[in-house]
Amino acid sequence: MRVTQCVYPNFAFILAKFPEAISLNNGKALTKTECYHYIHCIFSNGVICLLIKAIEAHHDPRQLAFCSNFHKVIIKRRAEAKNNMVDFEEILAKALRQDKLTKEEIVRLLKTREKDRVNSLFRTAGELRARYFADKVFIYGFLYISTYCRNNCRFCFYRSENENSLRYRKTEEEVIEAAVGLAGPGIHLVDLTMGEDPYYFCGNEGFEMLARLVERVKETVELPVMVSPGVVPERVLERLAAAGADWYACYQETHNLSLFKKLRPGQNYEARLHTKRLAHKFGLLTEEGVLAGVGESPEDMAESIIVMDSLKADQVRAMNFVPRKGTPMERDITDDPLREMVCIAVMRLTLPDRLIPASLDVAGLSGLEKRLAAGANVVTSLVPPDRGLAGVAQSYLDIDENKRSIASVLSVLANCGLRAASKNDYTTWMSRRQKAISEAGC
Ligand code: SAM
Ligand code: MD0
Ligand code: SF4
Repeated sequence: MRVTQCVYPNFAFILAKFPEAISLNNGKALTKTECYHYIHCIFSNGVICLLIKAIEAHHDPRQLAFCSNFHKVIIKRRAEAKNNMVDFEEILAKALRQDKLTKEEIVRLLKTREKDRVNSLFRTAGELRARYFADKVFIYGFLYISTYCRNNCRFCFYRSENENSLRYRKTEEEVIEAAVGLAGPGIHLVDLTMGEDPYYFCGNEGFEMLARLVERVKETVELPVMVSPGVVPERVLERLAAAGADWYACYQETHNLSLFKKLRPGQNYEARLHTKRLAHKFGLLTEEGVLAGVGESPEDMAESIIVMDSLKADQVRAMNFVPRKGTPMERDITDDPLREMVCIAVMRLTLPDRLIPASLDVAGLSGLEKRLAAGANVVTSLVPPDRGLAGVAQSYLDIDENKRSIASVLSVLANCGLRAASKNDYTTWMSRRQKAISEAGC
């Protein structure tokens, strides 16, 4: 029997997948007709199954030899795929037992893209989230109090060299009013974020203004406060803690030193990392974060997760890089929309008891459900509308439409079978964590 109809349309793709097969044909590339005659591909579950029907009917010895060798390659590939599947399930089971994953295992998980496996990964992440947090999610308000910055991070819209960036510095009163507007029922924390604004970064006087602002926000809203001021001197960190800050957020973006230097030119990797260790010393909880899609490899991402662990970071995040106008990376393509979700899930498997944000700042409200489904347990970047306040990765998205609001978030949570935690749940979690950090002496 001769195969007359063989319907795989994209044979070039098959050839790309099977370079061995081509070389088995005495180094001679197959013609399209030969391919159609010999190969009928069916892709299922990411395992490539090949039916080489009717091959035996060919009497050309060269073709037969090729077919039989090709068949061996296929069998080998199938066996490998099967083993990989076993490994993958074993890694998930290991994570559920909370045995520490190796770097290779983390890399394996980070490479997951096949649909069924992604679903298993997310299911496992959801199970681990439920083990520590039940169906309760924390919700953070976000105030970008000044977008002036002395730094020139390549990815950031607010880098000093971006003349077309949105620049503002809110006054103390404006910040207080916005914080009051934000801090309604359902909000667990207010995050005060800024560029390294020379107005505040100008010696003691500037930092003192910042500390007083933190004090006033804390007194007024009576909620935990996170500060994200960039890298500040040790004494300033101590002062911010004394002023009532509960959290210090500062993201490395990557733990690959050469990539760091490219992303944050002129900045000191070690100093940035060390500030987070100091923050723990002063009783602040810390957040570490990475960017996804800035040229990092899965190995780099795995390394970042390992560093997050070694830092004992209390909150850990990954955000897809959003190309911003007027920056050197404005045309860098972010081609893998699953990357952030997979990172969130893998962080949950590796650091199951930590807080992991689903930020509204990357894909807005419509991206929230996916991030929660991947195992996040904090919704961040709620921004009050009509106050001229910006987001970071997305300056305007969903803000004046009032979609970065508590009502919108609560309705998404309900769709996901989740709910907002109580204020008490959050402060209890924080106290427990602060106690553990101070006992660990780090
Ligand atoms: N200036 C302070 C600093 O850099 O630490 C505080 C601002 S911090 C909250 C800004 C963070 O937002 C960066 O560390 C980065 O992780 C994220 N970010 C900035 N621009 C982004 C972009 N274009 N896409 C995704 N994330 C971005
Ligand atoms: C967010 N836009 O939560 C904020 C920001 C800074 N601590 C956080 C990146 O997504
Ligand atoms: Fe400045 Fe922070 Fe933007 Fe870097 S990421 S340019 S430090 S605001």
